[in-house]
Amino acid sequence: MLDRFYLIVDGARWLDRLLPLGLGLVQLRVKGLDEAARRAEIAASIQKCRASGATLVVNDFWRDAIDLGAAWVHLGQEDLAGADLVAIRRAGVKLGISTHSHEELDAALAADPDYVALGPVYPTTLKVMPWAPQGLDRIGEWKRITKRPLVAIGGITLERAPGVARAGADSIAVISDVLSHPDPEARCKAWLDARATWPAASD
Ligand code: TZP
Ligand code: MG
Repeated sequence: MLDRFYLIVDGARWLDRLLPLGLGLVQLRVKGLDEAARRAEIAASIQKCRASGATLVVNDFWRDAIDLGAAWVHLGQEDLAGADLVAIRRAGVKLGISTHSHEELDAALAADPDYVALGPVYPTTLKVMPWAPQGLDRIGEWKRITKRPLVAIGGITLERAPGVARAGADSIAVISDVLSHPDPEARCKAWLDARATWPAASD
């Protein structure tokens, strides 16, 4: 089962600050680094999460994830199209896949992922996206169709989290609400404390 709070960070430096608070599930989403810098970030993140007992998910770079011994990768649809799923599976690496539409959900399920992510649930400022916000009803629909752990992402704040959990999300993935907060440690701690209070799906 996935941790109910899934923090996405853009560099290993965040892990020194936030892992000690008790994070259980983290994605490393690095963009624009050269290969050596990227692999150093991934290797450092694997080591830090392992030492802390947290699960690390590597975004996009599935070859690096295999080479460096990551337990999980996360792929968007473009990455999925070019990925060697057999190699990922052979390496024992678990797989999460992003979806933003029914078509993408079909493509994701064909790869038999270990979780499906649905987004953006709410408008997000982080990434320009051609999809309208999915809304909470989509979460329940996705949960019924996917029959596997479901991650909700996109514009989710601590205040919105209980509704997202009630709608059927097993885990809530967040970037801005924590990393752009004036006090990321305090905000992260608030998320971790709040997890236990969220309702189960359709309570
Ligand atoms: N995929 C769908 S929404 C999103 C990604 C990577 C961005 C989520 O960031 P935020 O700041 O939590 O809206
Ligand atoms: Mg991607």
